[in-house]
Amino acid sequence: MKKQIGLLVMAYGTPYQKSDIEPYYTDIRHGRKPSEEELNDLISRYEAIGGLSPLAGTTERQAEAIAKTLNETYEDVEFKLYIGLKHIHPFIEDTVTKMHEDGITEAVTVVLAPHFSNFSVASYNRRAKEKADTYGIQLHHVEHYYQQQSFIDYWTMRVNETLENIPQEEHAKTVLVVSAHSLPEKMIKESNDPYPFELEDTARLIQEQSAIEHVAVGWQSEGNTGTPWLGPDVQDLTRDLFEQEGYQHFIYTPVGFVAEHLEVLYDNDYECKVVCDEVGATYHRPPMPDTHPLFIGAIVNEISKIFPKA
Ligand code: FEC
Repeated sequence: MKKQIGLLVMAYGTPYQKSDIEPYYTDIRHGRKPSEEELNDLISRYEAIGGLSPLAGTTERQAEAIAKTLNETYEDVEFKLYIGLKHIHPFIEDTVTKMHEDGITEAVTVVLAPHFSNFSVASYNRRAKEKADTYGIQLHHVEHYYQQQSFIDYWTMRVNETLENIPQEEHAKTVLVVSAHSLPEKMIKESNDPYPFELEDTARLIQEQSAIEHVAVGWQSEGNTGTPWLGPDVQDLTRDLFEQEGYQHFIYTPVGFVAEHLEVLYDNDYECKVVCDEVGATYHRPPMPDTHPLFIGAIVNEISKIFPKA
């Protein structure tokens, strides 16, 4: 009989239908309802990417691929999959309750975000642990996986593929913009959070392994709180790099995300492309990891550090 371990895959969540947008946005804002203007602005961004985000389906496919690969890898353990979301149902806490009802007493958690921050990955883990403690479920957390070789291999492959479509003589005028979701600067700096280092490190690893010559690190999708967020913002960075270095090709790799969703389809594919079009440069954005085996393998390898294979 195989030992059963819960596999709690956690992700941001997205509205399933238009009427979910307001409660979803309210949850992101810690219970403060958005003004009509703020709500309409968000609705119009969803409309610009086709009405809703494809994220819900991708999260499910990614979670199923992780569970399938784990269960093919281990002979003595059966990982039972659960999905818990941050801002919409199934909420993390409700999923932990479901695990308890199913008799799970030990589980591993993984967040569909590759870099650790006290304000992102750790906040998912805290919510899961707080609930799990009430049931006596033992949790093991994957904290990050950006440094897994197969994660870097995934992005290296995508960067090299993109370069193959750019004439060789233009490679010297090509820059890779490596980015993640911004966070309020004060929060990150005061707590010595590893998040900015982990993004820099990802950029370094991709540069060392791929054929790209020029690399810049940027931040994207910052909120509107009236306080400074981590920068440079990818749009400003694009303009500055164009003015200072005259780059003709911009390759965007939003490595802090793992799927195509609002922040990539709008903030990169629309907003960054507008700047590229304005300055007369070419916009490139290779596909996101989705269920690519190199990406799924990175998470599975990280989990096998917690549960060594027999
Ligand atoms: O496709 C979709 O429908 C959802 C895409 C989505 C992802 C995502 C990931 C992250 N966020 C992070 C932090 C913040 C902070 C605020 C914030 C606000 C929003 C809003 C939307 C939204 N986020 Fe998000 N985020 C996604 C979507 N996010 C929509 C609200 C409107 C807006 O500002 O654009 C600001 C909260 C506040 O106002 O107090 C902070 C971080 C990530 C990456 C890690 C993760 O996935 O958890 C960090 C995907």
